[in-house]
Amino acid sequence: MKPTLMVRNASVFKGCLNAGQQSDLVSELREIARIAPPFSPQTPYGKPMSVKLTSAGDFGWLSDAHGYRYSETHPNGARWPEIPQSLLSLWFLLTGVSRAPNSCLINFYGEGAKMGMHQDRDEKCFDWPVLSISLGDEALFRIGGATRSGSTESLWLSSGDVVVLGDEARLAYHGIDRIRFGSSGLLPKGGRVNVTLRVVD
Ligand code: MD3
Ligand code: FE
Repeated sequence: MKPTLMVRNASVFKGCLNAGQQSDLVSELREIARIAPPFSPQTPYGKPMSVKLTSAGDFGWLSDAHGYRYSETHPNGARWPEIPQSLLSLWFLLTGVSRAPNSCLINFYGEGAKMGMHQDRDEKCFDWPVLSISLGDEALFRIGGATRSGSTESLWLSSGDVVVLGDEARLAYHGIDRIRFGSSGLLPKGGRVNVTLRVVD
């Protein structure tokens, strides 16, 4: 599959998942959230993130007294649920890499939620790409370069869009400035869900 467009070396696949695939994926994510309830991690400043998150796979991302890290268990002590097969297939189709992801992070954005500019650097090796799927309300995504100070570009992501961040884009600063709450009918209560697949170690 060919990307619709490239932004700062990120490959953007607009409308990659159709409506049926999106609602099937939402059902699978609901099941994951039932087993591994979403939580709001504390930032190092002691303020909770506005986004709620949970994970599937061998490793999930969290923050606690040890800082930001990947953990084999949910804060409640249980192992994370398995990554759905449909997501593994999408990963191999779009990334072309040989290794399966071992972490699936699911971010939940309610009204007013956002994610500040950051780099993803908690993984052991940056040679593997990150794949991101947007579901639900539209989000204003911002991506820059490998330093915090450089210029940035913004792009609205819609439900069903997929972004692959590899090579030059892998260490790019990025964030979500805002969502258009209620812009999509996919989730009955509104909001946005972002799924990222990663090889974390
Ligand atoms: C660029 N999530 O979970 S997805 C994250 O929409 C995260 O929830 C945002 O940033 C979200 O860490 C943005 C797009 C994305 C994901 C990973 C990246 C962009 C990236 C990794 C490296 C560079
Ligand atoms: Fe990120």
